[in-house]
Amino acid sequence: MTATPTPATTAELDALVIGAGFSGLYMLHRLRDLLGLDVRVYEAGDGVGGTWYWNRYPGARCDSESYVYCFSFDRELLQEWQWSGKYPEQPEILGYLNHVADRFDLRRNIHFRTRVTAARFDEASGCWDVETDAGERVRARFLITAIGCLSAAQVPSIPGLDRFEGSWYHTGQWPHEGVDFTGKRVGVIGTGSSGVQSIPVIARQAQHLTVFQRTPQFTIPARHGTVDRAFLDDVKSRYDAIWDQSKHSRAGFPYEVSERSALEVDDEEREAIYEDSWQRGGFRFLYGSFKDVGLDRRANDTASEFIRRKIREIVKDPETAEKLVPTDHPLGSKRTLIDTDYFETYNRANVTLVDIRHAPIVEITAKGIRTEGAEYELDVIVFATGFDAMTGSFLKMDIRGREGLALREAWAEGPKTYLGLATAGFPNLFMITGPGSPSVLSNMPVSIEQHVEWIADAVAYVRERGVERIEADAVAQAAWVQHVNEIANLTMFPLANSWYLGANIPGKPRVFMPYAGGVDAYRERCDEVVANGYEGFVLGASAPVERAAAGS
Ligand code: N01
Repeated sequence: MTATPTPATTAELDALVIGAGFSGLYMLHRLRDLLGLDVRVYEAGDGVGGTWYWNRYPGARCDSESYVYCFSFDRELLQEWQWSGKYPEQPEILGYLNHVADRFDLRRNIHFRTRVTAARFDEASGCWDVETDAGERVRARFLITAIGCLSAAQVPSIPGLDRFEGSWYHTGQWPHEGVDFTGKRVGVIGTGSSGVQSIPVIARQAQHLTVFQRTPQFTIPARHGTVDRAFLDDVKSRYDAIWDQSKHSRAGFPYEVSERSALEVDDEEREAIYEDSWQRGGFRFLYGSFKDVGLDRRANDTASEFIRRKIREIVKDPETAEKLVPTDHPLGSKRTLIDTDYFETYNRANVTLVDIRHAPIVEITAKGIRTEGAEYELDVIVFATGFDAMTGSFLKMDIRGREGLALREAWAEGPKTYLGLATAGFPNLFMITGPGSPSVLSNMPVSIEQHVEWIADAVAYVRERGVERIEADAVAQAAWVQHVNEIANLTMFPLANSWYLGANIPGKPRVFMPYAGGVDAYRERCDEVVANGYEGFVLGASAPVERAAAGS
């Protein structure tokens, strides 16, 4: 049964890729230049870069160190690119991705300013019919989503925004010309990664900054600075080993992971180790201090308590410090943050912290924001309120698989995937960093490269054998979804309301979406699947689609 009529097409491709960030650029290169396929990329922006094209807010930078926040697939590219910051800033990452696009001549296959609106699997041909907002219609054997995990910006529905007489912005859709905060009264809503990065920078420019905080955060100093040249030269001389270590690590970083338990040392030694990690900065605080901070609640309590003490030391006003101390979730259960001068910013005379957990925002007025406690007059509101993560960008598109099955229906109770790479009922559809893969819990370029290479190999495998369809098997998928949940339940992640669980979006099913078992274990499983002849995938015709019970 085919539910939806197939639209007339204007082109037939081997593969259609959605998105031109890290994932889409490498996917295009791999399929076009290594497999010789006819590939097209659709990209909503007018340039490459994905996340780094849209997120141009003040202070935007990555918290993976620059020397591993890049592609590893080309040795010359690794040697020729010069990072300047220890942590790469948004303009530098965007510059890098533009360089990649030029170097591999990728732009000629990318259609910019074009958003995919719908994709339907055509049973008869075994191809995808794809429609865009520019009125283009194409047919492709393979459809590959490279849409990122954090692309669907979320502006909360607070009454009155339309009456606000000032200007407002979302960090994930920042104007390309920038925003001048000089002399302005600015309000920032949200204290996740984007808020914690932008707040210190905005505070330095604005006349006054009011931060509206719902949940206080654990954040670790980045110790950002310019990258040391001798260090970079050394890195370049041993890149193969660095990538090997990263690809077989838990989180995609070349860091030594501590073998010690936080519970097997005395208080003095533990404090000294945390202090050393705090001074060195970055994610090493989590991985390099003790092995069980992310796994054992008692070990975690020692690290959480260390950071609470630091907040009270740094923030001079005790009342403000108490508001900033996180007490309702353990360290690492929400996305761990890396900052530059975040807590110090609250010592500035032009910064006010408003606790909207206890006095929530009631409305936006013509003049500013009114909470249950007071009204704050503002010229600019910055929403650092995050994204409909991991599934939002999929479900904005009308994707329909076999028998007209809508992805929105298949994922009504939360995303269901096999390895985060494919989903049952949707043949020849692959996802890069889809839900159920390590993605956001890892250094993204490492996970992206692994997915792109795995997908390109799968495409080559079926083409060589003349097989027209490859689809995740529903039973293998159910087992993977169960495994993803079991692993998450061994960690701190279920102990907080976070976007990992969809908790930031009203009405979104509460399901832990990324795979927390580690990049290393995940890669092994993906390789095993291939070694066993694409175990868990159906090659060729598939069984009838399983649908959710009516009414669910
Ligand atoms: O978004 P978030 P983000 N009323 O969802 C608050 C990646 N990233 O854009 O915690 C009031 O983390 C919300 O409060 P609460 C990174 O993976 C990476 O900052 O839900 N407040 C929270 O404080 C990151 O995790 C980098 O109680 C509301 C904030 O807004 C992910 O992107 C840089 C609200 C949202 O925090 C998302 O980060 C930037 C409401 N209705 C982003 N709704 C780097 O690499 C939400 N909030 C450094």
